[in-house]
Amino acid sequence: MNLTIATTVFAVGKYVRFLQDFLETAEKHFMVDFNVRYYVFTDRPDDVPSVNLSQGRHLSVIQVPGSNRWQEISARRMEIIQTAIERQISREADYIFCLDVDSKFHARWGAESLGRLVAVIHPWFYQATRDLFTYERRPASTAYIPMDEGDYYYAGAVFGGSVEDVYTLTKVCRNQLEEDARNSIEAAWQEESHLNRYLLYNKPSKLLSPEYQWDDKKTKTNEVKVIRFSSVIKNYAEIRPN
Ligand code: 5GW
Ligand code: MN
Repeated sequence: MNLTIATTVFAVGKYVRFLQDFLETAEKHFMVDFNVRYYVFTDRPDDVPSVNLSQGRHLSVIQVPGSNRWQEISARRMEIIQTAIERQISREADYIFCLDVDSKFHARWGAESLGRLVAVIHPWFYQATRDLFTYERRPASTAYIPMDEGDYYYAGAVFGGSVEDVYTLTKVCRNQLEEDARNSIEAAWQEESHLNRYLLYNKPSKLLSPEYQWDDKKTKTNEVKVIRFSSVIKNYAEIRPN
């Protein structure tokens, strides 16, 4: 079908150091034999490593402002993706995945992951009952989810789908993040809370298992057969601004 898959990844400040492993392992495992376009959002374009990309795969660097306060950028991530979809990605890709950069691929991530709206069950919550989900519980936030609602607790580090559906997701989450900011309220897990709220009322058409967003801090369990993508263990003192 000659599809193109966009991948957005933020590498602001010291997080540029994760790009090499992220990109090298993506070349081995992520959407092999598809057209892939990486969109790297960074304040340090000169520090983006040059990784050999296979045929049909491209990388664009998009400059974003740096900040000592990550919260300032974090709150704008949905807006930045929304704008990039409008300006560039909608013309260049069919599907999109928005991923955390502090991660590596370990095994095949292929066409089985495609769908109109795609989310992953958070690796720390797939066995938890609903009352333990860390949704935003204050009605004053636009990310609010009442105790008797919610299907799954979704990971904020991976979401995707058709470019059109993800565009709507980023637009809605952006507006809700901005409304919360105007009301001086920050959801418990920021974007992850807003993503969970969005996906409660806009059900994903495809739900991926925690194989697609494992956490290296968690020992592998029997239910998980193949770890495909995982968050690496990071030294917070070393990589985070203040
Ligand atoms: C995040 C938290 C505190 C301070 C800084 C950051 C940070 C995140 C940053 O300085 N630069 C950056 O590019 N990020 C992006 O946000 C990365 O793509 C990162 O993977 C993503 C989410 O932040 P993480 O991975 O630190 O959050 P957790 O909850 O996955 O640990
Ligand atoms: Mn992460």
